[in-house]
Amino acid sequence: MTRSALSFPAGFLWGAATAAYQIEGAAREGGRGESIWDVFCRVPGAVADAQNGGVACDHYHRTAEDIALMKDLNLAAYRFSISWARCMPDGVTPNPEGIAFYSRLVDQLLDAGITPWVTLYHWDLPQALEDKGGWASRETAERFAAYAALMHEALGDRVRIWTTLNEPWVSAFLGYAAGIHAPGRREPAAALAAVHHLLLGHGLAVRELRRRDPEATLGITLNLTVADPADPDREGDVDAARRVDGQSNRLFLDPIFRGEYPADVLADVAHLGMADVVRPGDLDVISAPVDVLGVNYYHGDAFTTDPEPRPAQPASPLVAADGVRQVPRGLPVTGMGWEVQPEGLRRLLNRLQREYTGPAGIPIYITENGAAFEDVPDAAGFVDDQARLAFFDEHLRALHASLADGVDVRGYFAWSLLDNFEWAFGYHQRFGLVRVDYDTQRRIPKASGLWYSRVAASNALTAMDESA
Ligand code: IFM
Repeated sequence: MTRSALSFPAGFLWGAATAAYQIEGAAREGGRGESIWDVFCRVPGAVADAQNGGVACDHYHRTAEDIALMKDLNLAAYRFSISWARCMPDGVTPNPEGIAFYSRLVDQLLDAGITPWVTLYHWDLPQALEDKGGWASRETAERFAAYAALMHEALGDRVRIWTTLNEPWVSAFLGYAAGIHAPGRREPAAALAAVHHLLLGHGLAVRELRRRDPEATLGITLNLTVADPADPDREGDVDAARRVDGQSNRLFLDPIFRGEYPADVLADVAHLGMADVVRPGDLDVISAPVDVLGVNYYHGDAFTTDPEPRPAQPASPLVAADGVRQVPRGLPVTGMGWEVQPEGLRRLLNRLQREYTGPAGIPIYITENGAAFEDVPDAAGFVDDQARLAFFDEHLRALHASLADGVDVRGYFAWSLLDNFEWAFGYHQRFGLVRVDYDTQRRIPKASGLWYSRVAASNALTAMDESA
């Protein structure tokens, strides 16, 4: 079978993404404070092989080399996150040396003709704020807005695109309920309070940034999914899919785009007291208009409440408590065990446009999409990662189909520029377009990276002969 050549609309933005804790290293340099990930990585058994982001890709010392790499890959934009603890070591007090690092990074990107796309929060809360309750505490949302203002003060003359949060679902549910991400808490009620305070922090930051800079492009990045019933004729499975969709998608989309939490989700979790942390006026703050929606898509899943043993695994913590399990569908999986489901991206994008971004009149950017596979470098360190390349190609074709359906998608960021610290998996899962030899810090573009550079340069996918 041959896949046809496809062109993308003029101006479609091609980029790659990273996050501070995953690549920077220099954890103890430049006055940086500890984040919850520094502390979590020290908990025995929390992270594979007791690894941590202390050195990571040493990007802190290699920004010039990494920006040259971005240029070689023809990236028009680079999405990176700022370490709050580098810029405000205790979450409150500014650290000029840390701020200067990002100021230089932005200058270097602009000199290279690459648009900086800043994410303010990619999971690395200053530990000092966690010690005061973390995202379960309302104060953290207020601190976040002050941090956003500080960063705008420093970078706002050059950075035009600001993302408040990356994947608040992960911060709240994996960090505060499942306990498998920092800060490692297993407190369902705190997780729901964290959902609200993360969203409140987003809204307060948007208000602050908008006031300072009415022309800036502001948004949030959500990790969204496509939840299907394992058996569409089984009532329990349909309800299982509703619950997952509710907690993963609508619990975040509805307050931002409609100014309300979904009633069915609130009813499902009523015993956990989420309503108690929501104060009058909060939802007005949270639903302040944004200019773009960032979507991170990796996979969808099928769900059941059927208790019969079959290959199934517990779904995310709060729905698992209601007996919801995820059922493998026999699709190919990535190194993370995630099903490869490109058609899910088209369904997701079309739904977002229909129900949320279309009515709001705002565009979507894919701010992350990619895959970890076991890479086997040759003697020269080159990785011929055809599976990853095919993953990107298939998802970009699904995105293109959405464009043809009329969905307003303006850009795509591959996850990730570099192999990096993959959270609880340490360095075992590699997502990079570029291989990083962690012993030498040598960077070598993979086959997928070279392919992506051609896609970005030509603004098109070439024909692919799958039988070749
Ligand atoms: O590495 C992460 C990233 O930090 C957030 N989105 C998912 C990626 C792959 O797990």
